[in-house]
Amino acid sequence: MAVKILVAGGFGVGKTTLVASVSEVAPLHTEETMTVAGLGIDDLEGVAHKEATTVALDFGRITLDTDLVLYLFGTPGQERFWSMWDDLASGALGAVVLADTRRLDTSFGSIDFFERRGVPFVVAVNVFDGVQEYTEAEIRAALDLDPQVPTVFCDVRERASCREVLLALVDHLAGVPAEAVTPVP
Ligand SMILES: Nc1nc2c(ncn2[C@@H]2O[C@H](COP(=O)(O)OP(=O)(O)O)[C@@H](O)[C@H]2O)c(=O)[nH]1
Ligand SMILES: [Mg+2]
Repeated sequence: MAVKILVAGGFGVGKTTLVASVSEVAPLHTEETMTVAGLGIDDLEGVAHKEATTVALDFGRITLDTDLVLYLFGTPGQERFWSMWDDLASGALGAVVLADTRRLDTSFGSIDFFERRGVPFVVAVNVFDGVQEYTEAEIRAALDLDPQVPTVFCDVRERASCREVLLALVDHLAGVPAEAVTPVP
C-alpha cells in the first residue's frame, strides 16, 4: 500500500532535512536562494545558518514495511505559499507537523490547517542541538493540542529518529476511526 503523507511546520523547522534523511530515492526539492523580496517576510529569528528557503516542495519515499510505502511531501513553510496547500493535501492520509520550541508559533498554522480538514497528524518536536528546553506537557499546552494527537521528540538529521516519527504517525493512523477523517477532495 502506498500512502501519501505531508510534512509540515514553520519556516526552518527541518522539513527538507527530514525528507532527505529518510528518503530512499534522491529527494527532490526545489530550493530558491532567498531573495531580497523574501527578507523581512521570512522570519529568520532563531534560524542561524539558513541560506536557502524551499519554495516548491520536498518529495521523498520510504518503505516502512514490505507492504507499506510512504510518499512524503514537504509543504512550503511560508504563509505566502498557502494557496498550494489544498492541492498538496489532496489524497493525504496523515501529516507530520514539525515544531521548533524556539519558535512554536510558526507551527500553529499547520496544526490549524490539518485540524480544520480532519487530517490526522502527529507533532514531532525537532530538538535542535540536543537542547530540550521544555517538557512534553509544556509543549502540548503551548500548542493547545487535542489529547489524541501524539507528540514525539526527534532529530531530523538522524534517519532512525525520522523513522520513529513516521512509525508514530502510522500507529496513530491505525487508531483513528474512519468517520473522524474528512477526505480532502
Ligand atoms: N543543529 C541542527 N540543525 C538543524 C536541525 N534540523 C535542521 N537543521 C538545520 O536547520 C536549517 C533548516 O532546516 P530545513 O530542513 O531546511 O528547514 P525547512 O525550512 O523546514 O525545510 C538547515 O540549515 C538544517 O541543516 C537539527 O536538528 N539540528
Ligand atoms: Mg525546506
